[in-house]
Amino acid sequence: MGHVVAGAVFRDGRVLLAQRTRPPELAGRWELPGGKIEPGESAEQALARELREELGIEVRGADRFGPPVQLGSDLVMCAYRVDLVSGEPRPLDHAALRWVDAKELEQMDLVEADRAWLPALRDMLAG
Ligand code: DCP
Repeated sequence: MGHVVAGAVFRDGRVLLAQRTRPPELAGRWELPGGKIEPGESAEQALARELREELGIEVRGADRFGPPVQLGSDLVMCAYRVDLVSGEPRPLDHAALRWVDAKELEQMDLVEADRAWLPALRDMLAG
């Protein structure tokens, strides 16, 4: 079973979403940025690597929230709150980035799997 990590970066009452470019069925839809854990990596290390590669930022921590999500038969994905240490996010691997508040989150066309985290994200944006 492979593991995918997805990172939620919060700032000023907003969470950072990224718009996918691939595969075609997910292109244009929004997600929490992340990717597959590589052999020997912890979730925190994978999040730091993926967000460095995809957004050009340094993050630390991995505070898991919401339910794990099964992706097909051989991948499971978990969401983590991470702390932004340095850098300003840039869409190095996505079509666009957007910081959304609780109200805007409801309007976003999220990839299906990430919708499982909406209740938890709402709570974190409200609190
Ligand atoms: N995924 C998702 N929601 C996210 C992040 C990922 O549903 N917030 C899904 C999409 C893919 C799988 O997880 O089915 C792996 O995601 P990526 O393609 O983004 O991961 P990698 O970058 O590691 O994979 P690759 O290098 O193969 O592109």
